[in-house]
Amino acid sequence: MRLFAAVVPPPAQLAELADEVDRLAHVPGADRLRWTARPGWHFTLAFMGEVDEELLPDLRARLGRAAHRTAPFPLRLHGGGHFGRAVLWTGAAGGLDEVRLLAERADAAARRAGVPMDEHRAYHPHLTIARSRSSHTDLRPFVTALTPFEGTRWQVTELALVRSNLPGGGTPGQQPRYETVDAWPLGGAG
Ligand code: 2AM
Repeated sequence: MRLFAAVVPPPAQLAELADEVDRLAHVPGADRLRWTARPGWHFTLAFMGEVDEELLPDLRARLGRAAHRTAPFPLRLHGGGHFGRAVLWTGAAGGLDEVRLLAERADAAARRAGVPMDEHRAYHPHLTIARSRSSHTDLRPFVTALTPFEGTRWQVTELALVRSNLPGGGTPGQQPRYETVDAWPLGGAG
């Protein structure tokens, strides 16, 4: 199954983001973007891709230990950015060092469990809110509109393992469905 480790913001913070994204619909060109499905909003920590079933018990144990070793930390949704002309995202502020550490630990847990992981790229916490349908869309006006956005801070207390179910049927524009298959409390979180 296709898996990734993630931090999922709580419902109140996701509702704030939903209000913000509603406002972006008024930015010219918004209809040319494919907005991500709100129930699936997350910060990816480590993307694993297809994982053999037989690796799952060790992977779960190692992710649980990675969570246990990491203390809870504060985070808030913050501003926005883009990757080229393809991806529009909102970022994070607050415990950035801590979220990077948790991402490194999730990545190491997956590698040690035998999951072939991509080469390390600089980890950039982001929550994808839209993807461009064409290479002609300038995402900068959306980033500018997102700049003042500051979400309410929350305490990250959980590391989630999320399954990505890719859409079948080949209908254009269909989105993956995300399903949290397991979650572990961060150390001291209870
Ligand atoms: P993205 O939002 O920037 O596309 C599920 O696909 C999650 O894993 C998404 O948040 C996606 O990031 C992230 N991801 C990271 N690397 C990926 C890869 N090589 N292929 C697909 N998704 C990846």
